[in-house]
Parts: sequence; structure tokens; C-alpha cells
Amino acid sequence: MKYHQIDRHLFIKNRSKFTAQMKPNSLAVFNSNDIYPVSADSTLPFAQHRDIFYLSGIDQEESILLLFPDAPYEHQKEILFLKETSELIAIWEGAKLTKDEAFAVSGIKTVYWLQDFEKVLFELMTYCDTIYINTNEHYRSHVETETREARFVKWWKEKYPAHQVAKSNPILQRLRSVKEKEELDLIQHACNITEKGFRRILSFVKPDVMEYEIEAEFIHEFIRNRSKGFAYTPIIASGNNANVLHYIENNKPCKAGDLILLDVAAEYANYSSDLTRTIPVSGRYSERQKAVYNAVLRVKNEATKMLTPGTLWKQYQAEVGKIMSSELLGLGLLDKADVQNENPEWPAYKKYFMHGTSHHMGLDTHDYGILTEPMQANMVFTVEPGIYIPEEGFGIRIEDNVVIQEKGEPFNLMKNIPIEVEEIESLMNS
Ligand SMILES: [Mn+2]
Repeated sequence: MKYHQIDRHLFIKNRSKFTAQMKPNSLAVFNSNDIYPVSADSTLPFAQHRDIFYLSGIDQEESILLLFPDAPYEHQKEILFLKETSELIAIWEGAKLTKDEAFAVSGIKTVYWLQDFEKVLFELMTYCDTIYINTNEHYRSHVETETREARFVKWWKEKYPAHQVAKSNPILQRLRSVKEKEELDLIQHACNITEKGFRRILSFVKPDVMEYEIEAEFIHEFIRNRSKGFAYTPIIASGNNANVLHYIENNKPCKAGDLILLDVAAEYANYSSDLTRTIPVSGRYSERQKAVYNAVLRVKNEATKMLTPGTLWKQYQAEVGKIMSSELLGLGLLDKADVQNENPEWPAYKKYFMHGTSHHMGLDTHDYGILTEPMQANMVFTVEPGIYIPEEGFGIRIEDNVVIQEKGEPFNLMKNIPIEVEEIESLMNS
């Protein structure tokens, strides 16, 4: 790991919050992700499943966590299973966690090697009535492969058909959406690394630079600051490429006079940040670009104020739509008739702003959180309105990450990242 070890008390706290929600006499199981194959013997870099990470800090493949708060013996209440390390593995792959190291990371005292899993589980299954399985119920999830978790669930259902089953996911969705102080610090750290990357490219961008050269500057800055890299596939979209919302080719030259939409951010210790800025290739915005930019910025600032405890996501989105509509009227992109005659299912503003304004952010970039429930203090949201105008050859999105406060406006984790036209222009020209 490139990141500094996280204080294990975070994971101890997370486990106690989870077990407090479990039914009597129940056991919960959490699996690592697989390492995904490419072909021959090559693989994608390992990315830990965020739930086992959230509950243990274990950032290693082939790990299993069991939680059984009502277990008859103390040593059975929390158990980790790890891939057995050996001298051979140490030589070829580098050392895996020892049992002592796993305790230091997680605070879990009972650690077995993975080969003992079935035997140990069998004994525990004779004591418990219910097993919590961890299915993926994220509102945007779309999984085609069979995950390690899904394979386990299949195996378990076959082997233990008489046990009751319960869902871990709704508990985790609620817990993970409200961040602990330690987590806010980690997300702030990711945002600070992102800031360094953004400041680096401000003095680098000039006409005819390739989009991928900008991407390379970002990744250089991220990795030298102990990030594993991008929190998500970066979008570096000059000119009309910005109007392809998920443009990730990043292979075109940036032309003088165009804007570049940069949706690029670093991860740190598996926590995301999620930044978007839109900057002028030549270091100066045109009058029209500036007018649209400032309209997006005003929508962002107004939207941010609405992120307070009790706000409902759907109503928030509708309110932001009204503010956006009035800005689009001001820019001459919509006229009064467009708004008066709009289809309530697809309001007129969606022609220029067709995506959501905010999503939860944390261990996943589009993090857990139940959108039908009111917002709470210490939830982290993005705020990311945009105006996309293919006929004018540019699209503008501005995105910050904010923490909802008990009282007053949210705290902006990206408040130090240049956002005003004047500041961006002056940094690009200095
Ligand atoms: Mn986002």
C-alpha cells in the first residue's frame, strides 16, 4: 500500500455500528474482491471490496471477515481468514499479511488461514440462526461477472439451506453514507492530492497540448503523493468532447480558444475525491464562455446551500432544476415558452443539463446512501451542475465535494481548489 496505515479504531468503530444492527444470534460474512483476469497470466490491479475494507481495513485478496456478536465464545465474535503467507509467496509476490499484522490493521484478534474457513464456519453455523449475506443493491450497480461474494452466497445456500438469511447491504448503505471524522480526514486528503494535480496542470496547459498529456501530468502528481491513482476513469474533454458526458478517450489536441472539461480526481487509501473544473486552453475565457461558466457556478453555489439535514434528494434535484432554468433563460438558451410548455417528466432545462446534481461520495466515488431517506450531517455529496452546448462547441461542468453540517451551509472539502474565472486565468498566465 502506498497510503499510511489507517488507525484501526475506525474499523473497530465501524464493526460495532454494524453488529448493533444485526438480529439476535446471527452471523455476517464479507468477502474480498477477486483479482480479475485479463488473459494469459495477466490480471487487473487488485481493488478491494469496499465493505470488507470498511469493516476491517484489510486490503488484500482472498480475505474473509465473519462477525458473530452473540457467539458463545469471545474469540468467535470477530474472525478474519487470510491467504496463508509463506517464504515462497514472499519471494514471488511480496509478503502477505501475517496474523499479527492483520491484527494491527484491523483490531481483530482471531485470525485463521483461509484453508480453515469451511471447518470454522461449520461450527459457527451450528450456533447461529441467521446469516447476513452481502448482495450489491447500489442504485447504479450493473454487475455481469460473478463476484467472490456471489460465489460464496451460492455455495452457502446449497450447504446450509435451513438457516434464515438477512441482508447486510441496507445496513451498510446507511452506515457508510454517514462519515466518521477519520473518514472525512481521508477524503480531505484525497481532495488535497487532487488540488495538487489541478494546480500542476494549470501552468502546463497551452494550445495544441494533447488531452492525454494533461492526464499524464495528473497521474504523476497523484502517485508521487501516495495515491494509487485516479479515483475513477478521468475525463479530459476539450471543445465538443465535453458534450459526450462519459468521454474517456482523452486522445485529441486541445485547440486555442476551446475549453477543456476536466473531471479528474485522486483516490487515497481507497477513499475517493471527485473534482470537475473547466478551463480555457489559451488561458482566457471568451465573454460567452465566461457568462456560461458563471451561470454554472451560481447554480453550484445555490445548490450547495440546499444540502442540509432533512433535505430529500428528489426535491433537491427539482429545486436545482428551477435555478438552472432561470440561468438558461438568462443565457438565451431557453425562452419563456420553452419553460411554460415543458413536459414535467423531462423539463426544458434537461436539454442542456441532463444529469443529476449530486451523489454520495466516499469509499466508492458513487458511494452508498439511500436516496429516498433525508440527508444527514456528515454525509458527503458532490455538487456538479453543468451546461452543455454542442452548437457552441463547449460544455461546462463545475464540481466540488461537500460535507453536510448539523447547522448552516455544508463544508466544502475543495474550497482551496481554484474555481473563480479570475483566479484560474491568473494562475494560467503566471
Ligand atoms: Mn461526480
